[in-house]
Amino acid sequence: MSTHLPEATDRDPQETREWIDSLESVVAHEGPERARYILRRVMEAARLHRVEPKGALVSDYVNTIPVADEPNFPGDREMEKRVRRIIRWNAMAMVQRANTKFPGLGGHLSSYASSASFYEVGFNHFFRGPDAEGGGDLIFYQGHAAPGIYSRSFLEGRLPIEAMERFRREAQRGMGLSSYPHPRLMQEYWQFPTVSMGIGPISAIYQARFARYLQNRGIKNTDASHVWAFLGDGECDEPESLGQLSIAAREKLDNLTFVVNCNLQRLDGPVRGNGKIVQELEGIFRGAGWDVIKVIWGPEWDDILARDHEGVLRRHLNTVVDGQFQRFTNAPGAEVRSEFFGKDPRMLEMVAHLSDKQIEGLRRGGHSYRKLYAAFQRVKELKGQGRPVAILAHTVKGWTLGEGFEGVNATHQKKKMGADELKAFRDKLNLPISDASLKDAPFYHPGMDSPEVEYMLERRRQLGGVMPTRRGKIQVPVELPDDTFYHEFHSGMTKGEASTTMVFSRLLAKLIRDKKMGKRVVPIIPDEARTFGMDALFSQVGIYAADGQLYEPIDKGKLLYYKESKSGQVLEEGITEAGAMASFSAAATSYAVFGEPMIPFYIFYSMFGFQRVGDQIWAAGDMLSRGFLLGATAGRTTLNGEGLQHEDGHSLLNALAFTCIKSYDPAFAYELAVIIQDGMKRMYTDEENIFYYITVYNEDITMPPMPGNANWAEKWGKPESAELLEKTRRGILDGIYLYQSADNKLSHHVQLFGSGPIMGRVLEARDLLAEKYGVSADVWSVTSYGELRNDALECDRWNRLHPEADPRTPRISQALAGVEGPFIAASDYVKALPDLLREWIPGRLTSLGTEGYGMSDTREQLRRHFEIDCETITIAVLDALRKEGKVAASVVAQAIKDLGVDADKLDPLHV
Ligand SMILES: Cc1ncc(C[n+]2csc(CCOP(=O)(O)OP(=O)(O)O)c2C)c(N)n1
Ligand SMILES: [Mg+2]
Repeated sequence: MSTHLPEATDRDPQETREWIDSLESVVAHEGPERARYILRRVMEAARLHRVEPKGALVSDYVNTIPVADEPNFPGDREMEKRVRRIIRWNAMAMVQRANTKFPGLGGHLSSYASSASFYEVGFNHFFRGPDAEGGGDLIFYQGHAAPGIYSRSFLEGRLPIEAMERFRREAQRGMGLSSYPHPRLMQEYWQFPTVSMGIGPISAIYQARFARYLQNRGIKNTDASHVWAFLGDGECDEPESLGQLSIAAREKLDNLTFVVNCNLQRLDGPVRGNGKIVQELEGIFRGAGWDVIKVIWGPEWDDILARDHEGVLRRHLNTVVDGQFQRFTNAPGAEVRSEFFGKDPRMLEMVAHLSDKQIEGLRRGGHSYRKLYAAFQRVKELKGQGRPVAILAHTVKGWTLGEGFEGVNATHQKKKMGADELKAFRDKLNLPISDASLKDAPFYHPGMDSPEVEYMLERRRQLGGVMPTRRGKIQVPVELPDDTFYHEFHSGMTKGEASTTMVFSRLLAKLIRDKKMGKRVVPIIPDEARTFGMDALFSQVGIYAADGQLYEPIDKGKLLYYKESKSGQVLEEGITEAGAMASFSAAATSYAVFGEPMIPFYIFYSMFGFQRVGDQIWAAGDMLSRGFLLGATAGRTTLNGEGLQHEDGHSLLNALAFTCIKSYDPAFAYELAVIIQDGMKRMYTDEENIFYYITVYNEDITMPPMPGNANWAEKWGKPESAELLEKTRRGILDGIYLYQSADNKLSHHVQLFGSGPIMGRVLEARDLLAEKYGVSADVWSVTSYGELRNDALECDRWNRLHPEADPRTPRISQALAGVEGPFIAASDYVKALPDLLREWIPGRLTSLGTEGYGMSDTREQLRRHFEIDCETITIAVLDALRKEGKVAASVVAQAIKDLGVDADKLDPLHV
């Protein structure tokens, strides 16, 4: 995409010159606007004749802002340089000291070294703090630049020296500094986790969009707060980094700026050794509709470039590849003169007045405070134009750290400086650190009353307070609906059928209609509303669209039409689980980021959750998200026709690894309602830092009433029981409760566990066992193996560490106290889930489930295949009784035959 045109290919230089002269004359006499106008008209003509230039999106490899347009720098240049130098030193010292004392702790020196000036320009002049009018800016710091951010807080007096000494040593809570930005570990400090490459950028886009959503829906005026995302050029290789750029342009997010640290290196070596990452990124950003400001060269180049009347130098800059530029970072001036400028005598002439030393000192733009200030200021001026902006700043990785670091391929991994390097660094920064103490790389603080610290604090006062700052307490109480709101879901159905997905959809619609909290609900759907039967929401509350609806929808006039609206509530994300997940995180952290608690319900194909965007879900946990994830069309066999890639039977197992997630697999409407009601209370009233994963299915069943309530009493001819109702509620939340006990015990008695739609098959098996095999059963609904396990682990641990205290009893043990096995558990998820409880089950446990790849067929066939249908559950029960010596092997064998199960059928594990 280079704009380079070799001079040698010019067939008629004279003619070319005339064209250029005309243009230059227009610029000189009629101004740039007129020149732009003419060029646009010429381009129109060029397009008409199909001769438009290729790669027109990319400008020359020079600064976007001409020298003449650079604003005056308003700060105290010298003072800011001193501040910057102290921060640079301490950022190095914290990594150096940590690794000297505790080899292997790690950390990074070179990334902050290359980006220090970005942050300092921002902190001293642009980043609006949390107390700024209209709310503070939201900043995504490049993860491994964290030492620089800590060092600034140290100077500001926010972090004591003891904390600086505990970089990457956090196990002793309260003091340590996390390796990277982790809100979960430093809850009053970091706001956004960024170090998993790509997650910062995509989150920033959706964060900026969510700010607009809050604004357009009249929830909060977020106009003043700006989102800044700092990322690496290597990080741009991640699909998440660039994959959603177009949405930022489409939504006109001029409240968003990416600052890409283009040090031309990633971890192992050059980002684009044979190409030009800045140019590549410029084309991508511009193509996606962003404004791009390139900050390529420092002020030392201004004069040289001014001498480039014929464009020879520019053309050369456009062609030299990054690998070569990287080499020049370390090369002596004489070599740069001969190998770089020496390519053309006219270029040599341009630098003839410079000494070799001066040539060596030609800085990259990203290290020039003046150039960066101009770029940031331009961002401010561009606000209101409706376009996000990317600043692409050319830097050197390891800048100022000395020859062993600057631009070398191994720089990313270097955690320590040698004695000579420390000395050189100290000298370069001109800091009063004695030779004797140098070897310890001591922290340096000039004192809270030093001019440097007073200056920087004053700057922050002017800009609205110190950063990073996270305020995680809910400031606006959320008024949640009371019990009566949920009664209809507890009552069951006397006729007709519904799926848990339909029940969820009804509950969600009802929550949205709630006068008090309804506006805080954020339904998020990635192009699957119709699949989940939720399309009614479109016309009911509208799809959020910053532009409103600029067309007449094809289904206008129908009851359920596709309504887009500026105040629409539904985030209809299109086919991007990654984007939808980023929206979820933004909504789920709104209580802390914007001080407005929002309640996201993100519903997706359960298969495309944990395994597709698991890392983003992990980051959502880090961010202390609060909200609901709904894995829809769940179940390996319940979603039957879609086959191998859609049928999920393991997301609940994945969910277990995320300890801040409460995962549930409800079978009935009332279970779902109880879980959501309690979840909202825990997250939005009790302020627990948890969020939920709930599977919902598309199998229709007649929803039963909740044990203990009036309809249940009527159905079963039993007394209504508030006590049983409460016991059931508690059990649902704990993870298990007795759904139906056997009226009469037969010759053998067993315990059956059922979850999700497989509960229906368990109930069928219970009836068959009683009818044909003289086996009675109690049936338990297991809503969460994960919750039960975590509780049991917690009790066991406590008991181990408090051997003399009264032992705590896990909830699973409380529920099953005095209950005799065998126990047979079946669900539409993997056997590994019930297996997790084996240790606490007071008898033999047989786990049935869906290990193996799914396939398409009828539900009946799939359930036979995975051995979780009525007949195969029945066989498993008989086999458990055989193992207990209660029935003969021949009984099981006969049952296999009678029930028509092929004993030699394929093992689903091996599909
Ligand atoms: C998803 C992910 N993969 C790999 C890494 C490991 N990693 C950390 S930093 C880094 C290189 C970063 O290069 P760049 O983005 O150019 O940042 P720089 O340090 O050069 O500014 C890598 C590969 C990571 N943090 N996240
Ligand atoms: Mg890099």
